[in-house]
Amino acid sequence: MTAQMERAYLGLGANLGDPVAQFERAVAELERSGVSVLARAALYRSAPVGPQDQPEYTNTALLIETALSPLELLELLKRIERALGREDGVRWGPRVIDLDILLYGSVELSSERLTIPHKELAKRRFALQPLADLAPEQVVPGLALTVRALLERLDDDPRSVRRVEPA
Ligand code: A4P
Ligand code: MG
Repeated sequence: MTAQMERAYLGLGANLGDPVAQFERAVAELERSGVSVLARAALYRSAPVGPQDQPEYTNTALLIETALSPLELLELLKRIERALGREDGVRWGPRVIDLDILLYGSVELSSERLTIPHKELAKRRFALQPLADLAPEQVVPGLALTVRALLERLDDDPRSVRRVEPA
């Protein structure tokens, strides 16, 4: 019997240490755990949203395929965050890695531990821009708008999230 595979989009963020190296490690840990990484967005840099007294963030996104349920996937992401040295800190504070589930198939769910699509997705250029590299025409469940349309609806400066080349 083959397990039901689902496609999901993950948002990656980091503003401590070496963000690009940490993204590489996160991808390796996902693959090692049986999650297939099918595509990767470009890297983007932006000022922190939230507390301003922290370094700039680097963000990217991944398209993955997995047999894990949403909650199992969340548990795996938390394990990888810890393995990469993330410590519990202030909400929206600096971190060596942040792994968020942006979308999971066409699932919509909201519980204390997990909300899909990610609660802040529609407001955040740093999450929508990399996601648009992978899936601009993807309709976001619950919002009935595509990723591209959500991006176009934002009223901040499009240049606030800059595409960067890997070093
Ligand atoms: N949780 C609920 N839904 C989800 C989901 N879809 N994916 C819960 C992942 N986790 C989800 O998250 C807190 C809890 O949210 C998790 O334990 C999980 O049960 P966390 O990552 O442990 O804590 P946090 O990151 O401090 O809080 P929060 O609200 O998730 O912050 P964000 O949204 O992750 O924001 N500015 C820029 N430019 N770029 C960034 O990447 N990131 C943040 C962090 C702030 N400012 C930023 C960036
Ligand atoms: Mg998070």
